[in-house]
Amino acid sequence: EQVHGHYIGGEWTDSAGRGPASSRTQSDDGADETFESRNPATGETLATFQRGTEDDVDAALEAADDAFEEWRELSYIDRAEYLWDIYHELRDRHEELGEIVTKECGKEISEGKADVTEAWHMVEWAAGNARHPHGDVVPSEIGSKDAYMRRKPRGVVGCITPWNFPVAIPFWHMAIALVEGNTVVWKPAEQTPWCGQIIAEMMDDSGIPDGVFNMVQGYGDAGAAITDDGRVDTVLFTGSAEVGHEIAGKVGNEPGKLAACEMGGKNGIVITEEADLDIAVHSAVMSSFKTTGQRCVSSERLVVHSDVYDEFKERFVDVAQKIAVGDPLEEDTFMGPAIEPDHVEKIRQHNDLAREEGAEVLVDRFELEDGEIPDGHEDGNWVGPFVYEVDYDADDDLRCLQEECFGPHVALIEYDGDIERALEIHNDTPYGLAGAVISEDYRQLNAFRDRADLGLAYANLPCIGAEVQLPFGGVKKSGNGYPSAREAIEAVTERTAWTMNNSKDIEMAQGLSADI
Ligand code: UN1
Repeated sequence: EQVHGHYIGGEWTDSAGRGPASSRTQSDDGADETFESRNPATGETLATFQRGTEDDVDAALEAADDAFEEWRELSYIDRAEYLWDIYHELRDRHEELGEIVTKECGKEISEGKADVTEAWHMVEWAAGNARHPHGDVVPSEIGSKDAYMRRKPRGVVGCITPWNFPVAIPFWHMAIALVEGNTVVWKPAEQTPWCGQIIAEMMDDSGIPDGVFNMVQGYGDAGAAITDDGRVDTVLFTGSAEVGHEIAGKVGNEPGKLAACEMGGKNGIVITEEADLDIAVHSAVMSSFKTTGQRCVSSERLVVHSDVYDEFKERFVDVAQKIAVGDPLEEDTFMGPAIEPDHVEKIRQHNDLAREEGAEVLVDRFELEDGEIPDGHEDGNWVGPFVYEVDYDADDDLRCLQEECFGPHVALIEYDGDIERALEIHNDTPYGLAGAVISEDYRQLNAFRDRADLGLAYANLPCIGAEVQLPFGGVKKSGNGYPSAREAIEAVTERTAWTMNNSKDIEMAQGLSADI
């Protein structure tokens, strides 16, 4: 059986420091030396991978460091050529890759394909951006001076990406880092190494110079070896708040190093007394249950005005009871499985916590009924919607309203009063990633736009499905910076303020005397 390795310095390599592949099972510290990609809907093994060591990361960083000087010398447009190749490949293989995404991470098939679409959108954005202006002409106080802001690449960019968008998010980070002239060391999520392998194959096929792109498979120890290394100039991270805060704390304290991290949320939708309830129910269902609630932008709180509460609740509960959970490769499935057994356990704990904190449970499909699980899928990581209602009182500090579950787990909270009251409840979480307001009153919409603590705010829409040309990131504990698109340029470039004198005299700004 083939055990896939890493892609370092333009070569497919075996894990370093562990002897020949045939003799490997467990390392001295007890960690498995290989790991498997599993289909979350069936439990079957899809492929086997080597678990990266510190030595592998070291080799990858060295390759990236060595490749930087030549790569930065190419023009933006020449660098983008390699990415156009990948853009065409992603498009040509849309169906096939979408199915692989679905098999490896369990998202239903339209989501698997949308992941690939989002990837080529980001590649298109980054490669197209190569022909856009990349700096500013800045006015000077002195007529004989020219002033500019010029960008240059920072060097080696370490990318750590999550399993839930195993093709799109790697390109959020890498496409822009590469076009700007950085080299990359990437660790895919340990749950989706197969997508990692395919992306590395595409990079290899594009003919990108050796060492410009490197991939090390593995777990958090390999990720930490990347983020902690002094050769890494920028870390781009998308994933859990726990890991993101650790990275932001560590990297943020190192002078000269930058981290842009996008983490989770406890995202909410405000449904006011002026809401169109068709849009409200539709948006809430999409936001809470699409991707089985496993987007960082998925919604786990619905803040609903008392005038429409009962009707909304009845309609939302009705859909949650019926929503199709099942084989993600089937087109009429709405929700696939959770990513892994440990995550099913974590969702169970969040559901239990809500109960312990006095929630009234409205829908509990955590354990699916007999007959709901499709044949041949008995070993899948199945979970269904869990919907509850709670009385909101800021003093109670209910953990179930504060802590992200990352599953199909959603609270209904009734409020009385105006949009200010709704915003007070909406903003009462440590996070601030995505949210939506449903209302036909533009004053309420504008109040939400201006006052919701959010990076991504939607009106009369679900709070998922952002387009790649928008900034993607959050406030409060949801992030420090934007690891994608236009804003990521800030994290992967340095700015030089370039001032030129066009006269034979020296004249200083601020009226400073130039007499000597
Ligand atoms: C994530 O939730 O982890 O906005 C990323 C969206 C997608 C990206 C989600 N474009 O839903």
